[in-house]
Amino acid sequence: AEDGYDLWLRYHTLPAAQVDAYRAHATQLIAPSSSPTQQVTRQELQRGLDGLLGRTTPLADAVTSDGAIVVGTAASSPLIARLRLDTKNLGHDGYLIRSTKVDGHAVTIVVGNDDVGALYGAFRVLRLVQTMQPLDHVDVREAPKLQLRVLDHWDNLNGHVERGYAGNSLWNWQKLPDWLDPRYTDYARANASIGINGTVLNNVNAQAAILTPLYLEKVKALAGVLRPYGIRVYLSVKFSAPIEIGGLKTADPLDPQVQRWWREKADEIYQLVPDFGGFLVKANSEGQPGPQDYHRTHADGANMLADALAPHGGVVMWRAFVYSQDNTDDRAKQAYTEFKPLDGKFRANVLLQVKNGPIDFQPREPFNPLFGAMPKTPLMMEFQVTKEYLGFATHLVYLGPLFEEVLAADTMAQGKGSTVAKVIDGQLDHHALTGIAGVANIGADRDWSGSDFNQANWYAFGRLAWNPVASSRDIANDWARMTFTNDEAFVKPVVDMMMLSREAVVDYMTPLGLHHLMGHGHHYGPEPWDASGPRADWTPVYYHRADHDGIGFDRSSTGSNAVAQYAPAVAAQFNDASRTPDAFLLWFHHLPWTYRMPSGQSLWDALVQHYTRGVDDVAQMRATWARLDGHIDAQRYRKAATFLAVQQNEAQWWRDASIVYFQSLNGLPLPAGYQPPA
Ligand code: GCW
Repeated sequence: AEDGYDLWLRYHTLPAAQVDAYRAHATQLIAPSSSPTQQVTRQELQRGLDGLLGRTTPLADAVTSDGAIVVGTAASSPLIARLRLDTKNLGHDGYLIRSTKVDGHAVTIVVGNDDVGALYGAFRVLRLVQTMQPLDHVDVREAPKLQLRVLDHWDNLNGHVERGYAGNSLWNWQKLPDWLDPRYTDYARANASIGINGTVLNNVNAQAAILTPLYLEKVKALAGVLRPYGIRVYLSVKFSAPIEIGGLKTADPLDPQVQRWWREKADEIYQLVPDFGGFLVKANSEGQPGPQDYHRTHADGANMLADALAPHGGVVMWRAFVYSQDNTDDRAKQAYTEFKPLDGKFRANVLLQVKNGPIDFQPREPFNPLFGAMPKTPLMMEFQVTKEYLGFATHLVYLGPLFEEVLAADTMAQGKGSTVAKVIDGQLDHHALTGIAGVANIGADRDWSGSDFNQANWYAFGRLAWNPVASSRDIANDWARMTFTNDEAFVKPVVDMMMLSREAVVDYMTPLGLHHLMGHGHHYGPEPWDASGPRADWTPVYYHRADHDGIGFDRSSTGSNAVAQYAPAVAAQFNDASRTPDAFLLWFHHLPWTYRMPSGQSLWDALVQHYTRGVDDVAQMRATWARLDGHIDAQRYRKAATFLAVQQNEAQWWRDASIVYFQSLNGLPLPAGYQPPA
């Protein structure tokens, strides 16, 4: 059934008109199988080629015909060793794919420095076939730009996924370690196909229990399934674990007993999982325990864990998402305020994991001012792949452009061209340890992600983790071809629709730099009027600050001065409303409703127009999809069609609720020609 389970690894036979050309490039498969990674590489190629070409590709030990595919490393394949290829700059995980001659025959070689590189190369060959790229003169050389490419699962041990909209957790803790659901293997295949090499199994709002022997046996079992695919396991740890499960009286990071407890815990974990990746930590944030409970710094806490992991080669990913004080000032400033002074104070195996923006995974935020501001600390990007603030499972929002926009943002930290991508890939400040994390949108739903289009966000995250300067449009193009069809009449409009979808959600939810106007707690649907949260900084009115005269959060030098956290050139720009891009206007400025926009419109008219454009864009997306009925299977077609109808209704709900509310404050007439809410 076309229920989306296959993701982008959908190896359906190519159209009859093209299949012969590809069969000629896969007459034999020569691939070693002496290690587990080599075995899964060979299996994947067999499975993929068999499906795509509609016939079995014979395995061979030597090249005896034109069109052989030869896979491996210099160590695993004597054939490849003989070619004496220059693979130095492939590093770990990189690969090259090339059309060449072996023993007088035309072949395609797929070569890595290590087994995982060859596995990634094998997936790339399959992608070439899936997207119907020519195999005549292939010359691909790829190495990942980031070292740690990690999914963060916010999965609780009881199966609930925090901010998950795709069913329960994939991990069946009750049946582990004995029962290894085959789905774990498919999860590993999907991730390896896009180069993801790490997974944090449990929620950052962690339970100490994950570190008990009972659970560590289960973790070991999962690590065993993922290992052949080059994926390491990490765990979120609770800072108070030494008290909760260790029987200690304190979790003070400077207490020798506490330090010893973590060292022994790390030793115990590495006994079970020798390639364990390390710890992810949310501390002193939203009520979680942390070093500040003992008047210690974040660095004290991170370094204590780093010292426990260092002998085994593990890392600490310490999160910068903190705002535990009561924010009468400006929540957007807190992470920078707390962490910037700690630059240079962390151990070498600590990465600081920073959300893309200074608030919280909004449809649009300016880049987090920590990027570029902590040159002595490796900063790891944290994106959210699950759509907590973007309509949950049903709204079609392709996040590639959001990720791309943030990665391309110029911090100006060392002059022009100091992009966020160059901060996190280590270029700017010469860090060898680099990484990126995406909060997963994966659950036990048959389609994994709550909708077929949400799979594109998982896919795009992986591709951008591999290459943070890749084009989100190219990625969408590959994804649509692999997931649905190569039919141009389908691919082009679908990619256009995906590319439009992110701006659409910004427009119908929070245009012109507005943010966090979603309903309290659940974060679904508009509640800009809500002023009732338990904390000021959890209520929409805190963020939009609208009244009779104007709207927006003044973060300029006349307000919270959050702009001063950016490099001087960026700060100067954001500090001046006339130089602030429209997209961030109300993020940085409180302006009268009558403010003249560069377009000549009043702010109020422009705001209404953006809301309306958002709804219109969704209507257009829906119309596009309606024209594509018949190009793909009915099951997936209908699901997306239904979800787009939901999205159109809810875009309208967002627009109408927001406009009516703001109008109740400003009393202004609706712009001429505007269709009032029904
Ligand atoms: O955005 C908020 C979410 C919380 C989440 C927190 C975080 C895991 O609403 O559900 O907790 O961010 O990132 O720690």
